[in-house]
Amino acid sequence: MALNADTIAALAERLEACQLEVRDTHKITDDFPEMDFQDAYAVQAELLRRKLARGRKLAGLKAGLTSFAKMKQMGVTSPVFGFMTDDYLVPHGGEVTTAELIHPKVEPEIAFVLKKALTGPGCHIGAVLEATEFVLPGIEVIDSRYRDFKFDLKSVIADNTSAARFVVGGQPLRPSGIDLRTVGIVMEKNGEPVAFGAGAAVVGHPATAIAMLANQLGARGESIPAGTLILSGGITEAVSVAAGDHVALHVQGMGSTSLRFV
Ligand code: OOG
Ligand code: MG
Repeated sequence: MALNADTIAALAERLEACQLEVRDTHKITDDFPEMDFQDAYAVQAELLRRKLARGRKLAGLKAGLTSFAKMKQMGVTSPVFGFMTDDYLVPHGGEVTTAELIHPKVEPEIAFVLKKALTGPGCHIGAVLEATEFVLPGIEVIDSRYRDFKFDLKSVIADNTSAARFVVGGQPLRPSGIDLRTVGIVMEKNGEPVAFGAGAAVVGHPATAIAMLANQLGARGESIPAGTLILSGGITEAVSVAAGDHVALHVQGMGSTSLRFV
């Protein structure tokens, strides 16, 4: 680690203030170019600690930048991991208040819900599928706290991987009967298809993204508990949204979920 505890706390406070006050900031590596990945995850952990101290509950985990489309869109080269708290959860078909967000975008994702804990290192697709109760459609709303969504990997990790809101719904499916690589998705904005893809866009197989998360937590001596909901990462580039937009995600064999921006 290159940063001390006071700096990490101050960075978490700065990023959270941006989120709560709906304003952007320059990326934190501009101020602390020496920071490393451990520092970045320490800022994220401090953000979570602050939210839990205010009574928020952990609602799920997420992998991000797991597809080449997303990596290319954001100009980075490897996945990142973050968390969602209960206040990020939008009910199936529910509303997102756009005035609470800086510059929201939506991403089509496949959500996993675990029936067993997952522990790395050494976690692989097989272990993930065996530990998964079901998969279902999920739309993630991301809202980078950085100006114009411009960041590097360390900055976006510290900013909890732009997490802001999410909805899951549709028809949960056991992962055993389906090939998640060839599962097709269509995301519509205001009834127009705006993004198409298949599960394989996410590191070859969405379960691999979950295994990567288990392995990264395993390196810190943590595991993913049974019952955890995990978003496996955007299958396509993220799509900008504004008040008045309705977004629906259809996933082959898993029905649909949707939300509305007001
Ligand atoms: C970072 C978060 C990316 C995903 O699914 O790829 C992400 C960002 O693009 O702002 O959640
Ligand atoms: Mg995402």
